[in-house]
Amino acid sequence: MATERTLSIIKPDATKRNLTGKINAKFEDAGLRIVAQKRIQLTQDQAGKFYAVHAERPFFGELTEFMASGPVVVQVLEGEGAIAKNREVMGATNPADAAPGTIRAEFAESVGENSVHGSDAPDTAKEEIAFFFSGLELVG
Ligand code: RTP
Ligand code: MG
Repeated sequence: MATERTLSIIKPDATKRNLTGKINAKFEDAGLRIVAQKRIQLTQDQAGKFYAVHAERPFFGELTEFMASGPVVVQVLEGEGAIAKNREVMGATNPADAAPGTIRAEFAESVGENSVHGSDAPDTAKEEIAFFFSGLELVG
């Protein structure tokens, strides 16, 4: 399997509870390397642009309001099959369905406030990394 990069976000529910280090340890323990990382505050408009694919979904307003409700940590994870590996470490969207030991099983508060985001495919990973990072900020 090829070395990949994926975009990860530690969401406001997790930064508020000071869980950045515990979540990063899960990524590193799974063999993912954090090759870029920054803590930022999104506006609701920026969150809407990032999650534009969900614009017609009933939870869109709730989602963008939540993503702008506090700081997020945006990061690029690198490793063998990083996109799938990251989603495995994250667990299912709804923490009630997430496998034991996954980030969402351990930390998520609800299906909306579920602690982390991860890109779902190579094309979206590329777009989402470019949304937050310039090439100069990516240090393999
Ligand atoms: P993400 O994009 O954040 O990595 O999560 P995902 O692929 O597991 O889930 P997705 O279907 O892409 O949904 C994006 C985010 O929207 C919120 N959501 N709320 N209230 C609801 O029913 C609901 N469904 C989804 C979650 O924050 C989810 O991660
Ligand atoms: Mg998604």
